[in-house]
Amino acid sequence: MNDENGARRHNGPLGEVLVIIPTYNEAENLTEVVGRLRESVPAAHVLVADDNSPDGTGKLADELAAEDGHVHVLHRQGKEGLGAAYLAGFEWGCERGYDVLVEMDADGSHRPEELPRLLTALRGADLVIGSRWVPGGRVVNWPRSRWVLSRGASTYARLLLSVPVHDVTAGFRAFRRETLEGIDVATVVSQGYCFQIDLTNRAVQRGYQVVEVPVTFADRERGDSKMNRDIVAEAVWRVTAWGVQGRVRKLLGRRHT
Ligand SMILES: Nc1nc2c(ncn2[C@@H]2O[C@H](COP(=O)(O)OP(=O)(O)O)[C@@H](O)[C@H]2O)c(=O)[nH]1
Ligand SMILES: [Mg+2]
Repeated sequence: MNDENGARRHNGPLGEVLVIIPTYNEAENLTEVVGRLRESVPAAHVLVADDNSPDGTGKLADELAAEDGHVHVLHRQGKEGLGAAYLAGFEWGCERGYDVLVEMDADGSHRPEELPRLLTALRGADLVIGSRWVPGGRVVNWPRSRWVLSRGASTYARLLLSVPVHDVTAGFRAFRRETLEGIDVATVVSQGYCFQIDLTNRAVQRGYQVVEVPVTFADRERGDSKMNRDIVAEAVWRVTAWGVQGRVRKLLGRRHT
């Protein structure tokens, strides 16, 4: 079914699922998260997209892949950010014909046990976001500063971009392949967490059905966060630029009518 924007509304079976896990220094977490994922959704395949982590995460991923035909590894040359790792993972999965591409962190913040609920919701949607900021969603053990940053980023993006999504930066998501193709994902240049805002915005603007499912997000227990000032700055300037562009376009459009 096509709506007025040309986006397809889906309903029905999902097909083959690929869960992409970007990693940078996650050797302490990877084995557990992959094990839990394999138990939770046994039919799904897993792609670890590692940026040549100095702590040997890539080698560990190779060992997991050698033991389990559902686990695959994409070795990248160096740290290029979350966005680039996901883009490479999407390309890998789309080329191989996976029907559903899932984003999930390696540090346990996204609970693999909640993935079945996301996939069920995707039967009637084009993109499902595991949301901290809808009723039933929760955040556990997060420092106050991160809480403020995340809520602030979502509110700012909602207001500037008019995107009716409560958790715009969420990194636990399931896309139908057609959605990624329809939003021209290969042209995305956002590198850090802004990548998630970019994808949400594109999906909403192009008329795809975006559904938020409440999840519990717990702070990592092991390893270090890769969040830094540059990542926040990138999100602020890009969202501001998109917001201004959108308003100017609307204004010009109105003048012509
Ligand atoms: N491949 C790759 N993965 C990354 C990069 N930056 C972060 N990640 C991974 O992305 C996920 C989320 O990052 P994390 O540091 O937990 O961010 P936080 O939860 O927002 O503090 C984790 O699995 C990280 O290992 C990167 O530059 N390259
Ligand atoms: Mg994390």
